[in-house]
Amino acid sequence: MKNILDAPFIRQMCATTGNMYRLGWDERNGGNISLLLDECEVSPYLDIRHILRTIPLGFDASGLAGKFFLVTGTGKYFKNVEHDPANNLGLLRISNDGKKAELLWGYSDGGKFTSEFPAHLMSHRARLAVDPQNRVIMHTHPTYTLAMNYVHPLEERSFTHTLWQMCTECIVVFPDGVGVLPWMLCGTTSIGEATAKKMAEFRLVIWGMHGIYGAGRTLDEAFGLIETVEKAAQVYMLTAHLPRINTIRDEELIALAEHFGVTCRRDFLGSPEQD
Ligand code: 2HA
Ligand code: ZN
Repeated sequence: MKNILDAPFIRQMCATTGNMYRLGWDERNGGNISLLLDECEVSPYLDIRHILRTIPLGFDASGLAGKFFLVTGTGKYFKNVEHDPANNLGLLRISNDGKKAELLWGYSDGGKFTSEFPAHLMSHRARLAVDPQNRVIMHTHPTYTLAMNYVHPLEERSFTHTLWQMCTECIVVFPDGVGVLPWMLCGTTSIGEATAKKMAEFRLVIWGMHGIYGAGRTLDEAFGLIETVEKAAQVYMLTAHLPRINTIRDEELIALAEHFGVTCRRDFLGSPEQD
């Protein structure tokens, strides 16, 4: 068996959580990530027949039975993942009945998966239905995105349009826009269901006055989506109190989408604040 600490999925998870912590997005135990893995990626590092512990999921994850996930632990700090991955991460398989997690590695102090795991699994299910290559669900609390939640209407059409106007690259990076949920109680199956519903349509979902969810085929893709939203939100927050004398106009947004060959949400253009 190879040493799992050398596995690319562990190294990438350590690097990503460390970067997110240092960007100030993941204070204390804020944020959580789940990464879907193939059996052939896991089996060089672990005897996949050897289950360390079985942990009840608390909801029905059938449809994902037999799938492997690397998941950040509940109560764990992103700050600490890179220094102690075996304690702060867990590698698990969803049981055949979809009701339990079979722990194969990690959570070494007796811990378990993030409290947001229902939202993650439901979001994985929703994204896999539209993109079979989706592997990552990422939740975090980026500072400027959160600040913008308090001063901008929490409405997906105008929120997306404002973000698109803040940096030229935005409409190219997330032409599908940003879904928005109102403030909801976190850690529940109802916020999980609401997130998954949005994930059928968007790779990015704002949790009002809490944070953001991103989905992608790789950790870099999910991170890059959130990073781009956060940059745009930062520009917005640095300028929102000043008179705006220039903007990227809708016809320029359309030209960008056409030039880069992306299909944008045309129904998100033409916001009243542009005129
Ligand atoms: O894992 O961010 O939403 C801590 C959180 C809960
Ligand atoms: Zn959170």
